[in-house]
Formats: sequence, structure tokens, C-alpha cells
Amino acid sequence: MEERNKTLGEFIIDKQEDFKYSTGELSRLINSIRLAAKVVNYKVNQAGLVDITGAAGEQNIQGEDQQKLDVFANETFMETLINREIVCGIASEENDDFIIIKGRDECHNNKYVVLMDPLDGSSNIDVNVPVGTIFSIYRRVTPVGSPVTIEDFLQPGDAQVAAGYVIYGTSTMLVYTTGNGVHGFTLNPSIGTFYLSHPNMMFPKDGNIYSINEGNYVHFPQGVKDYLKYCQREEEDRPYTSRYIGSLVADIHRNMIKGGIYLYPTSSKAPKGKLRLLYECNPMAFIAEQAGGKASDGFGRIMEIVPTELHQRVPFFCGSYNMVAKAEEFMSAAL
Ligand code: P6P
Repeated sequence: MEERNKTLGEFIIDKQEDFKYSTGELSRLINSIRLAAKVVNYKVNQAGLVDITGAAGEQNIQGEDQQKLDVFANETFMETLINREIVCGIASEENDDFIIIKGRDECHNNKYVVLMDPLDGSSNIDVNVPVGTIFSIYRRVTPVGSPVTIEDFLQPGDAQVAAGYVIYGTSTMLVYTTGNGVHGFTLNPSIGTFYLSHPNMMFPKDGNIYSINEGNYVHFPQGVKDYLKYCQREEEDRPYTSRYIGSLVADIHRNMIKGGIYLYPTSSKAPKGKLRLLYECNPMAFIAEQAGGKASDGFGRIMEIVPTELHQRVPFFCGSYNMVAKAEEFMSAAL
């Protein structure tokens, strides 16, 4: 069968041998994410029609108003993962603490933990802008049979066994990696099947798009200000184009296809940056590096950072390899 016509299910089966030491659990885990993505996709597409947009009246640990779809997406992914006896723990942007999961046998024999942002960019829901789900998968590091601990979640990004995102946009795509390249699947909504539409996705080494909220300019580190002036100067292949959707998954997905860099540096409003290391930056960094791109905190690889807390934030520079490398040059020069 020609690669492009493969369904996600067929692709996972074909790639089963890529999952070293896996007894099929990781394949089942990716399949359960596929199912949850279809359910969330249906609700996201209904957002304008039923009373499911707008705030849910609650606030998450980030102090952000929880949109109803946030809550729905979180519950959908949680239930789908918990019901399939595959994971032993889940951490979510929407939950203050991680969730310990026992099997039906009341034991803790499953070996994977999942960290996720169930609906990133949810403030865009009411204005019909693409939103996304981001997920990161690790093997637990504490002994199988005991309840997971925070140690199982505070692993550096280099230890991820799989990561990916769902983008609910003009079409719905699931893009993921298990360390053997990045592959994109597009949902055919009429039959509810994801088809391999973007095999072996690669970040162009160079690009001419930069994505940043320039409203924070006065608060940026000097190195970022210098890099932005570099992007805007009439020289060589510049000025670059500024494109910022305000939805991480959408901005990075576009930049991976067209070439570009996404930056969320520190600012006075976000002294450590805004994006969360464990369930936004690390999974997107795994995707970026597997696609030949680069993901940095401005000085070093995101995936080398040893996490210290579940919801910690870091500065995030991600995209075309040469663009991120150039931004790092300006950051170092400004020290
Ligand atoms: P700002 C959405 O809230 C998000 O986490 C990312 O999806 C997005 O790139 C960023 O924050 C937007 O933040 O401060 O520019 O509105």
C-alpha cells in the first residue's frame, strides 16, 4: 500500500517494531489518543453551535479562566487514557497535581506516564482560531507495581518515548513522533479516520517567518530585541515576515511546513517565560528536533533541562535550525 493512503491505525501497526522493548502498549496508547482527538474534534467543531464555548466559571492552576472546551478536552483525554489500562499516571495543565492510575487489578503495573495540555490556545475558541492538544509520553522511572511519584513526571525531554499534537484547524491533524521522524495524519471527518498525509515532516533549515507577541517588546531581553531588529533589517533575505496566531500548535505547525521561528521569551509579565516545560515545550521540542529543527531556551536545548516542578515555565525558541541558532547568537552576544 502506498504510504500516503495508510490510516493511522495501519501506520502504527507497521511501525510497531520501532517501539523498542514495547509489548504493544505504546501503540495502544497512541491509538487511545487518536480516539480522544476525534471526540474533542467533534466538540471543537460544534463550539459555535452549542453552549460549550465561553468560560466554565472555574480557574486552572495557572489562574486562567477555564473554557468549557478546556474542561471537556481534559476529561475526554483523561477518561480515554484511564480506561485503557496503559498508563500509570497523567499530568495535565488543567490539574494542579498529577493523577495516579491503578489497573483494574488495583495494581500499578502499567509503565507509561502522559503529560498533556488538553486544549492549548483555548482563549482562541470563541474567535474561531485553531487550537491544539499537546501530549508527551515517558516510561515511568520508579518501580512498576508502586504508585507513580512526581519523579516519574520530572524527567528531561530527552527521555520522552513519544510526543505530538493535534491541531483543530481548517482540517484536523494528528502529528507525532516516537523518535523515528515526524508524521502527520489528517482526519477525514466524514468517516472519522486519520490518513497519513504528511510523512516524514521536516523543518526547512532556514525560513523567513518569525512568530512572537511584539506587544511585549519593551519587556524583552536585549538579545531578543537585537534579534527582532535583525529580522526586520533590509538586508540579504530580510526583512522576514511576522506571523503570530497566538496559538502555539498553529504557529509551530505553520513554521514547520513553511520554515520559521516561534519565540516566547521572558518578559516582565512572564519573568520565566509563559510556556510550560513539561507539556508544551518538551513535546514540541521533541517534534522539532526529530524534524531537523531546534528548540532552545535561548541558550541551550530545551530537552536537556532537568525539571524541578510540574507546571514550571521556560523561555521557548523553536523552529528552523539556522533561525533558532541565530537567535541564540544574539542572546549570548547580549549577555
Ligand atoms: P500571548 C496560549 O495561551 C499559549 O499558551 C500559546 O498557545 C500561545 O502561543 C501563547 O500562549 C500566546 O500567549 O501572551 O502572546 O497571548
